[in-house]
This record gives sequence, structure tokens and C-alpha cells, in this order.
Amino acid sequence: MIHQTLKPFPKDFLWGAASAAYQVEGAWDEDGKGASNWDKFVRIPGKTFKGTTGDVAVDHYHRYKEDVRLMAEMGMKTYRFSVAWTRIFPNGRGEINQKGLEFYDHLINELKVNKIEPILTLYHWDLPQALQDEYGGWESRRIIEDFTNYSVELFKHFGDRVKYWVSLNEQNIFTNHGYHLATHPPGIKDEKLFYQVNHHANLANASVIKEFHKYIPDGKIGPSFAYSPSYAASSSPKDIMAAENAEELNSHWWMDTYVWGKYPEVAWNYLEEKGLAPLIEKGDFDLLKEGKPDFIGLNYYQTTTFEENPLEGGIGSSEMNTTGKKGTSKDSGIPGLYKTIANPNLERTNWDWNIDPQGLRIALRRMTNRYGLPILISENGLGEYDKLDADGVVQDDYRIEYLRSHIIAIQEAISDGVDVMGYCVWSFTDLLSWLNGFQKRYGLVYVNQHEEGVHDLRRIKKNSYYWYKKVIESNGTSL
Ligand code: BGP
Repeated sequence: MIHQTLKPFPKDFLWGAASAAYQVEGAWDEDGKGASNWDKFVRIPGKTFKGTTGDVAVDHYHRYKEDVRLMAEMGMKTYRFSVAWTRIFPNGRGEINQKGLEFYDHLINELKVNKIEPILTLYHWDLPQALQDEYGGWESRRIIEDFTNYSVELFKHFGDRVKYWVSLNEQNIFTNHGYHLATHPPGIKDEKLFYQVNHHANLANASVIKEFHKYIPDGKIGPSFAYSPSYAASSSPKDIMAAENAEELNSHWWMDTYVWGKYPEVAWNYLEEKGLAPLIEKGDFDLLKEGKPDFIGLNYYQTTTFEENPLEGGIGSSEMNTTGKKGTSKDSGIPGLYKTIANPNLERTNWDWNIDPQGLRIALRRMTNRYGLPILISENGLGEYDKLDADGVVQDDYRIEYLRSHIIAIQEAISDGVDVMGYCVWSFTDLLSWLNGFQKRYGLVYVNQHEEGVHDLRRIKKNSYYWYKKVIESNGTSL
């Protein structure tokens, strides 16, 4: 659909950027913080790129004032960050660590003084290790109570100042890496457990959303989902069916459950046949239905293209490109359902992520048609090698191009009728990439931090910072 004129961005559109506690804060064992699953995992040799850890990360814990100053100077309307559960409850539950609350109090107050709307993510993957040790973390239903208890403390404490909340960040990604690919903690490969863990996470998500509405009736909450729309490799009905299968199992499986409190039939039947469907207890679906989100958070990076994959001899899962060498990723799939294939119409990044702004518009439209909820784009950005040149400038024009084309796609989607609440660039400053160290950079602000050696961590505005400042000032008219 081609619009003669595009609708303007809404007046109160939340232009912003995002981060996650483990990737920016550092201070991993300061002021009473407990150890998280990531604090443990990164210490196992060979798990992360060049053995990088978030021990220091980009030291946001000590430099948050400077970071917020840079946000304010850019005119940012919103900042999405996550709370480290282990700062609040070092062992996952029990006594509150006041120093942990204080840090986020200071951060939130600093944002408010600068008229930046905080968006608080309750869980961005750093689980208290104590809970993993005690009962397997997400593997046990006990997580529902502990996650709810932790979340309610945050609602009570920050609810007067924070109105936008994200419950779970990318449940599909953290469970896939944690229990299927074994590339994130706890590093397990067990398909059956993967679906059980997801059922617990769904229940925990619903439980905190239900509580949220009691404590912060004037606030909004939703999960952030990593949605990668499925394309068919060709017009062959077999490829189209493969793409449908992927959409059912990789997207509807999660989003339908968040919004409607029930699992989609096709995916459920497939999993039941395979003996992989999760165990459900009485009352589970009631809880799932009671935890309806106010919006869906969309983390959009790319689309994925699928073709048919035979049941006999078809390809299974494989590893992703964490080398930064273009073309090193391998196709993966589920025999009998689908396999991925490179899309010849799309450019790829050095980490083989497809660059597809139209895919964002497609994602927004599909989600709107199916769920009818407002959408917060809670992450979108480009990970690339950025270089600080001799004049102290970071010429990340490729990032500007990436962001510009995606923002145009959002405006087209808004013109199509999609209700988009805001847009958070991933990320504000450079930060630690879970598996790619510091060489895969996303920030609007460069941070002098690297995998090896000790660095001054100074902040340098990239070209994209100045460009985004104008975008915000003009409410998206100057692109
Ligand atoms: C999302 C995560 C972020 C961030 C981003 C980029 O899946 O929510 O935490 O890491 O992806 O990923 P990467 O650092 O692997 O390039």
C-alpha cells in the first residue's frame, strides 16, 4: 500500500533508547548485589567472546549521571532500562537490599528531573544464581512466586514515578539459548524442558501483569517479544507451509499465549504428538487469561526466510554467527517443518543479521491484525564494528541509514493504522553484547571499552547521536 501522504508521528511519541542491567552496569558485586546466572556463566571458559564479562561492562552503575546528561542533551523522551533482580534481592527473595533500591531511585529521579520517561524492564535475563541453584530457576513453578514477589516490591517502590513497564524481555530468546542451544545459562539442551520452562515463564509473566494492575492502575505493562516475521523462500506451497509452520511455532506460540491466555492449536498439537507439550496444572489457563498485557513490546532486528525441510534427513538446529565474519552462519531448521535459507533480496550485517526495514512494517501490521494491542518498539538497532577515527569522530553513517529506513517503515505502519507508542533504539551507549563482547557495537554513544585491557570508558557521541537528536526535535519529520 502506498500512501500519498504519511501520517505524522503522534505528539507524545516516545522517542528513546534502551539498555539492560547486565550489559551496562558493571559493579557486579558492589553494594550488596548477589550473583546472577550470567555472573556465573561468563566465568566458564569458552562461553563468551574472548571471555568477556559484565563485571565492569560500561560502568553505568557509577556513571549513570553522565549517561542521563547525554540523554537529556539529545532530547530523549524515554529510556528503557532493566533492574538487576540480584541488586534488590541478592538471593532472589528474602530481605531487600536497600542499596539496590537506592541505585534505581537515583537513576529514575535523574531521568524524571530531565523529563525522560522511564520504561522499566523487570527481567532482562540476569536471574539470581541462588534460585538456579535452589530449584533450577525457570525449571520450577516456584519461580512464579519469587518473580511476582520481586516485581511487586518494584511496583510498590517505583510505581509513583514509573508508568511504563516491560515484564519479560524476549522470553523466546532467553529460553531458546538457555535450554535449546545451550549458549546462555544454564547451558542445557533439552527440548521437553524448554517447553516446560516456557510454560512457567508464561505463568510468571501473567502473574506479575495481574498484580501490576492492582498496584499501578494508571500504568501500562507488557512483555517484549523478539519477533522475526517469517517469509517463504518461494511461491511453492511447500515453502509457504514451511513459513507458516515457523510463524506458528516461533511467534504465535508465545504471543497468542500472552494476549489470549491459550496456546495456539497447530503448535500445541504438533508438540503433543512429539511428546513435548508442557504439563499444565489446574487453574493455569485462568491465570494466563487474567494476565493480559496493555501493549506488546516488539524487539525487531530482522526477518527470517524459510523453505521446506524433509522429515528424513532434514537439517536441525545449528550455531549462529558470533564471529562477526559475514557468511559464517549456517542454516538451521526442524525436520518436517522448516529450514532457514538466506534471502537474496536482503543485505546482511557482518553478523549475518538481515537488514529489512519493510519487515518491521510487516511485523507491526501482523501483530496489529492478530492482537489489536498498542505496540511499543522496545528494541531496534544495528550491531557493527565502529571505529573511533583520529579526529575523535565515529562515522557510523551505516547506522543512520539503518535507523532512518526503519523509522520510515514505522511511519508507514502508523499510516496503515498501527498504534505505535514509541521507539527505543538498541542501544543508547555501546554495551556488552552477550556473546559478542564489545566489538559488536550498537550505541548512539561510543564507549571506550574493549575485550582486552583496561580502558578509560569515556563516552563519545557518534554521528548517529547528532542525527537522532534532530529526529527527536522534529518529531520524526527531519530524517
Ligand atoms: C536482543 C537483546 C539485547 C541485545 C540485542 C542485540 O535480543 O534483548 O539484550 O543484546 O538483542 O543482540 P546481540 O548483542 O547478540 O547482537
